[in-house]
Amino acid sequence: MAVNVLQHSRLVILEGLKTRSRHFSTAVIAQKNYKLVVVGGGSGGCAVASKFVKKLGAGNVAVIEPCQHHYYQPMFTLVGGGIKSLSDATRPMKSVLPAKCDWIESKAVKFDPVNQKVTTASGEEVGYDYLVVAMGLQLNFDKIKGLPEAFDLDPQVVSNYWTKTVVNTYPAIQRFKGGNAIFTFPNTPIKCAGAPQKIMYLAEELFRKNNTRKDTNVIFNTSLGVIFGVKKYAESLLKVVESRNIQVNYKRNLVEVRASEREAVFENLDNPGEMEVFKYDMLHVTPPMSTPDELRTSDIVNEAGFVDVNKETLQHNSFPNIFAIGDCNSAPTSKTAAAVAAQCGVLERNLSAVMKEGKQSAKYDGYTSCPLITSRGKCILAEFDYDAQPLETFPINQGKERSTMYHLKAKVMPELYWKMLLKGYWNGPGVYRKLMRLGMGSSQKPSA
Ligand code: FAD
Ligand code: UQ1
Repeated sequence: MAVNVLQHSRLVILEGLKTRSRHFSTAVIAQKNYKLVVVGGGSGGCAVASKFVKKLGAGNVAVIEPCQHHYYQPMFTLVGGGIKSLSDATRPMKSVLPAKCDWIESKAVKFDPVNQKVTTASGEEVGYDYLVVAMGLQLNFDKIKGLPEAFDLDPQVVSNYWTKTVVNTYPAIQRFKGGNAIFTFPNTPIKCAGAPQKIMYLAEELFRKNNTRKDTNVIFNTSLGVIFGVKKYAESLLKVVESRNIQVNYKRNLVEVRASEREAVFENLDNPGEMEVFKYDMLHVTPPMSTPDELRTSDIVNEAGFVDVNKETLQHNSFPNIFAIGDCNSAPTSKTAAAVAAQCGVLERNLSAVMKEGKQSAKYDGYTSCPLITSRGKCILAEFDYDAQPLETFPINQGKERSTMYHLKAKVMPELYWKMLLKGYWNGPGVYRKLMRLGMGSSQKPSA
């Protein structure tokens, strides 16, 4: 029987060696072992694999990732707004994963932290000395009654969050002839908490351009009690919604879509059980999210289903050889690629220290950023920390809508992402922030 032995992996025959003949009577399970296994080849997984393959060398790092494509998700807002195409945001996975890593093209389905191995959907056992979990978030559209069907039945029901539906957003905006345009925010942690309203601002601008605005109610139904979690930016956004006559309804959680009647049903979270029915003529849904099922049901997560890490070191609280980065970890910050960048530098230093049996010295301060696009050409660049305090890079008031920040978001960030972050060279703007603020007597808190 031919067993495919990868050049750099050690092959362990765990069972089935009952005979010296070339025919085994029971199955042979091959286990590959690596110094470092990274689960997930998204923003965090690519960045971490790039950093560590440089240190550990070819054959010592594997990435488990089932998808053939990598998406630059921050561009989805611009795709939905008709400014970019989905192909601008897409690269073949093979082109972004570091060439010297072994790519295991399968899903991780089982975690065994005690025996230091991960099982894949194709039945492979992958052993590790160190594990980095970077599996992102799963979109739970099916948690909203009628929504999966509504995507098929009604072209005016869209979502920027999914590759299959983001391409429908701009056509729906252009088809819209007036009535209620409703934008939702779910009752779970989500990635990029600003994205549900960014697309609303781009749509509202297009409704004005298309002369449908006067016949339109633009409605933001959010599960939250505030428009944004940081006071400074919330104040700016409240001025934006007021000046553009956008209705904001707080504590409203989408629970059902009735596509045939064009009705969206929201639960009033202030009065659980009380439902409100809104007629819609366009509905942009941000779905409830969770960590992927295979991770959520494992032994390495906390009660909420996120990988249970120390919020400063990013090391697992029970298994010291496990770290987690990005949307799937328990660090209580707003989940963004910008957060991934800042976490990446901290994880690199701390995991390297653990590998050398040294002391971990880097601390993550919760840095995250949300470029809040308010129109084609204007953006409020929110940057903040664990305490929801602004942690701004530039020595100007970032609470204002600015064209420079739009340019940064639309032109500079994609380059920074593909050429720097994914290749392991971008640890967030912390260093630049300190340089820019040298001697400026900033009142902002210093950070790691
Ligand atoms: P991801 O990049 O999502 O990667 C997770 C990877 O894990 C995926 O490749 C997936 O296939 C893989 N995976 C899943 N399950 C398994 C499994 N069982 N086994 C193996 N692999 C698995 N961030 C910003 O900083 N700025 C923005 O302006 C911004 N805007 C956004 C707008 C939208 C509409 C969206 C959707 C996101 C936006 N983000 C933004 C958020 C940003 O994209 C994410 O926070 C970031 O990609 C998180 O990186 P990650 O590595 O944690 O997860
Ligand atoms: C960032 O570092 C980053 O990751 C590459 C993003 O994701 C695309 C961002 O949106 C932002 C705003 C940052 C922060 C970078 C600067 C220069 C402020």
